[in-house]
Amino acid sequence: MKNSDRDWWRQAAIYQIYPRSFKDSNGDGIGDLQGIISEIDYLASLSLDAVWLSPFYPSALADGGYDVDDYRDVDPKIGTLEDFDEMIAKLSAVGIKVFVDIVPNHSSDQHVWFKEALAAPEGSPARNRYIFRNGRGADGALPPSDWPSHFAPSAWTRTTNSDGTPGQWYLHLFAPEQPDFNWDNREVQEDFLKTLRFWADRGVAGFRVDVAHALKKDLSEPFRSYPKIGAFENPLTGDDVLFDRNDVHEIYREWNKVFQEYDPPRVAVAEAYVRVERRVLYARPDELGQAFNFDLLEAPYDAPTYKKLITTAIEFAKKENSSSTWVLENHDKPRSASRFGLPSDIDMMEWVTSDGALAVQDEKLGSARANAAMMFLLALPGCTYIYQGEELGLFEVTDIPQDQIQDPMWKRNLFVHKGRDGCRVPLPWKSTGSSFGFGSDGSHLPQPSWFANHSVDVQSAPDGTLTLYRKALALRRAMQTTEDYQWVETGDTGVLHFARPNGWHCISNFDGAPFAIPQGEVVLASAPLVDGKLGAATTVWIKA
Ligand code: TEU
Ligand code: CA
Repeated sequence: MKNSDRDWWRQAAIYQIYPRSFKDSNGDGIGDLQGIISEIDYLASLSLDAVWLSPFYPSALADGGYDVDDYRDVDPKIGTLEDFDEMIAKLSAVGIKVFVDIVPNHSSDQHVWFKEALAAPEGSPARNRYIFRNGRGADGALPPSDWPSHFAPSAWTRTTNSDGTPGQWYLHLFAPEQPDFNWDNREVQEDFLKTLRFWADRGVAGFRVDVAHALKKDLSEPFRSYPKIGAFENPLTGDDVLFDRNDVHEIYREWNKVFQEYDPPRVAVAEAYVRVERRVLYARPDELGQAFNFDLLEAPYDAPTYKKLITTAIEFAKKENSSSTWVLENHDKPRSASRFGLPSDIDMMEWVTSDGALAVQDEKLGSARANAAMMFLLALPGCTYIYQGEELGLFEVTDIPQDQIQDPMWKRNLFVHKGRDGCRVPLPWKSTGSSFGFGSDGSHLPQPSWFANHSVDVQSAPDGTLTLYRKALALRRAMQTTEDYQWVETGDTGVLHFARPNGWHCISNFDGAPFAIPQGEVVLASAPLVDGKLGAATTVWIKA
């Protein structure tokens, strides 16, 4: 499929840039748009179809930029709208499209609307853009409901009136600095349509939609009890209190009409932490088109599990006329090379919080499995997302000193979990020098000394992970002529094999005995073969 096709995204390779940690052009320790522009050759060397930029909008960074002050501007710490236009033009010249991140569930508390709401009286139109309610109990001292936030204990924070007396409470499913919008309000709905058009007019190809399943809540009173957040445990009825409600889809059907105003039509990908049956509803052709498949983010490295999750994901996506997506890493989860190098019963959040002391990671095994899993997913039909640094084989950084942690999870969950900074550490570009070539003067999160071995220059060696990614990404396009794939029996429960069009085969030995591979040209292997056989934690691509 060619990039110009309207279906270009169905089997694309999309690279996630976390802008503050990609590359710093002016030595302030913060990655920026000019930094991205300076590495266009690097991005082009990965044979990508698109990059997705995590938020780069003006933000006080209470949640790494997922607290947006202004949806239609660039944070001055990161660049300007002119830089953005330059970036799009230069990426487009090398055939790379751009996705931006839309954060519709909540703004930041620095957004002009929220400031207006705080200054406005109870029941005012300004307050009605958010979710303000009176508290329960004597003097309204108790939160309006028992709803929890992802980060803070309660999803409600009480405001203070201008005369200093305690006021109403507002809802925030995330940090208190991230007040939730009222999506029943037409003004809110229209403002997001304006934001979509603003970026689409500037040439963005698509949108990643943050917590797409959370926008609509059951706000009928008395509020229903909802004491615990457990995304995958959501009932599948579409009538949950806070998540994955049926009426949320009305929003995306309206967005889709905006996407269709453009040529090629814009597309989007839903971040919806829900089970596959419900996830694919967000990906319907008259909604967002795609939804992140997070099933493998937490799955054990195990052949039967992979086979089952992959088969189901493809089947369900097909049912809704979408294609599946594949994700091994993102900015919210510990790096896969660490995860795969630890016993599968380790709670990764606990492990990070223990500074890695809870269990010692087997680096060799973790890296081998991460590379094998990546090659396995890249060969499947569907769209693969790669998170910056994944191609360098980065491990999770577990030793960030507590006083330098930026993730609101740490402060807001009362120092229970250190959170997600360990996969957000600025990239190492060189094995030496200040901040390993990230910038000229330090990095906003501390880089460990072992980053030297995972720098772009070191990993560009013939046996480097980066070299493997480059080769795999360049080759995979030849397999993606159709979306057909076919499982082939291997006779070993630890080994998976599927066939793709034009004689391509992908075989992965998860933890089986050395496996005799079928006849054909070995085009690429994630690790050297052992006596001509496929060893454990190795994937091979064969052209019959
Ligand atoms: O994440 C949504 C979300 O549900 C996360 O809190 C997730 O459960 C957690 O990170 C798992 O470790 C999105 C963004 O990806 C995340 O970075 C933001 O913090 C969050 O929304 C709020 O905008
Ligand atoms: Ca900078």
